[in-house]
Amino acid sequence: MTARPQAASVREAFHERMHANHMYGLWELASQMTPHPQPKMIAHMWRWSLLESIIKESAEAVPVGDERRALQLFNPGLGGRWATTNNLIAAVQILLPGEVARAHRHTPTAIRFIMEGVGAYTAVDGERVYMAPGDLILTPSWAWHDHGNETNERVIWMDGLDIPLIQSLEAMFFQFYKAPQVPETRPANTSKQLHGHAHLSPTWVKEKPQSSPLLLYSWDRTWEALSALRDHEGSPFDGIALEYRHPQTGGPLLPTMACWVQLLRPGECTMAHRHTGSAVYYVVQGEGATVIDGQRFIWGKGNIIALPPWALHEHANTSSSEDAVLFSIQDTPVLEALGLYYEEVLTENGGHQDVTSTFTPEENRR
Ligand code: GTQ
Ligand code: FE2
Repeated sequence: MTARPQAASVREAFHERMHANHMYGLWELASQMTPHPQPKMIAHMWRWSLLESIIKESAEAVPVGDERRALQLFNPGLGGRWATTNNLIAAVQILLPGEVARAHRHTPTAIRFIMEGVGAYTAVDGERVYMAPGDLILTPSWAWHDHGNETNERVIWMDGLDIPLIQSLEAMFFQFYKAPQVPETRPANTSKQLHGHAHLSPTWVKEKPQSSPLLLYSWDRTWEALSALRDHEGSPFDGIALEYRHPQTGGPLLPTMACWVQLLRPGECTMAHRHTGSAVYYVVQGEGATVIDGQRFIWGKGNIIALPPWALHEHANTSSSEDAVLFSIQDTPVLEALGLYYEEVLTENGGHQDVTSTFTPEENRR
């Protein structure tokens, strides 16, 4: 026997009482069980001309105080959350000659990809890691770190961190060190001397940290690898795409973040696919376009692009003579660890999306 339907007013009163007591019926929430991911974050791009002018102005407007002078890129779809994607934050940081960013540590994991300037350093647990453009430097979770620039030119880099993920896990811890800098306890670039020899690792090092013990992935090695592989077919979706590896485990660099570098050869156009996991791309060099869910993002050196989970995307190098190189951070290790990594290839339309719009930034807004 089925219950006789109640009068609408009775049903409404019932719902009010339920909500007032912190309960909701599943029948009210069905729209949240989406058939596939429907991220709130949107695809977005920050142009280098805009990033550079704002980061340069920050160097005049704001001193390096307790906090780092880092411009955090907020995704316009995330309602003012401190997040570039649902799990990742990207930032642009500048350090002027003579400046030091105070030593601290936190549970979010960080990477730096150097954009400009040679010879500044990030000190990680008492080891100075010296920077040059194209280098990737790691700051594992809970490692003490400070940044210093003893050169006479400014240095600019991109930060990538898993702050939104750590926030949603409510696992944020942060501390300042008691002094502006952690004393040097190891010679500069020790991690590279020990662990920077590709297929050869030191047998006497027994420790196998979750995060890569190699803190510096130098650009010359990265470029050497890309160049050596340039005549291979590569990935149909990503070109000559290489993942930076943990030298001891062969796994991703960091428990929550993978780092990739990809070469798109002159004129190369990749096919479209989508996957769970979000990414932030930084254009290391070259000119091209990425189509994300039908929207074309035309990019050049220095641009930063946020890719939402499950968004169709394909890349093109639009130059007929110059290489294009993209560096990216991705949260795939999290999805993979939880058995939630899914990937799908676009089969219709010859594997390419119809372009329905072109992204135009709201530049020079005041
Ligand atoms: O340089 O240590 O962009 O702690 C955000 C948090 C940079 C840093 C950021 C940080 C840092
Ligand atoms: Fe930090």
